[in-house]
Amino acid sequence: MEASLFDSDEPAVDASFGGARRIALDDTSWVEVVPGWLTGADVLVAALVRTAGWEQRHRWMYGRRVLEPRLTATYPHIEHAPHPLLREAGSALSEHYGVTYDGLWINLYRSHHDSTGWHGDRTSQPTTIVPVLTLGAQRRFLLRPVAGGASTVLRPVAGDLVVMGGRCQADWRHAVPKQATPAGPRVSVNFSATAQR
Ligand SMILES: O=C(O)CCC(=O)C(=O)O
Repeated sequence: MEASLFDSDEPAVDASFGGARRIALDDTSWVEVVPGWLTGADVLVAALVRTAGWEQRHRWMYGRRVLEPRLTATYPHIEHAPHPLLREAGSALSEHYGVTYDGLWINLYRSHHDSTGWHGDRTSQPTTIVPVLTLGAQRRFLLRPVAGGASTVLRPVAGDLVVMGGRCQADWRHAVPKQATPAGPRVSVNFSATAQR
């Protein structure tokens, strides 16, 4: 049978951001979820696991140098991203959110033992828009207010976009915790903007 253009498994993003759902965390912070923003996530995750420039980073904790429980690949210039779809995704995000996403970093959580602890991304601006694309296994993505209070729990699956906005990096912390339930690899693609750094 003749192959149709529409049967392609090539990854693509939904530039209309249809299905976006915004949650007000408080009066000045929000998080938006766009389920299934990317199609063809399996093809993209396989390519990234194979070709990204993964590094093992360290962190100082209580005076001890410890390995970060995940791998990271950083691309300060999005034109050097390891897959062309990531440049297309950056352009779609820039157009939609009015922020020029000109870099990215990619995290690989090899299993349910890998994680990232509570943190806010370091930014130069009090309000920011920080998009995170999930590929691979489903993990919990938690947000909690710096001032204390209940956590908001998201469970993004492959292809889902989570966007933190407003004062989220200043007034809230986010984390991807370890879990007891076995999980395969998860990759997150985090888009960055020089104007926000
Ligand atoms: O992996 C994620 O979903 C979030 C990653 C993150 O917060 C970070 O790398 O700063």
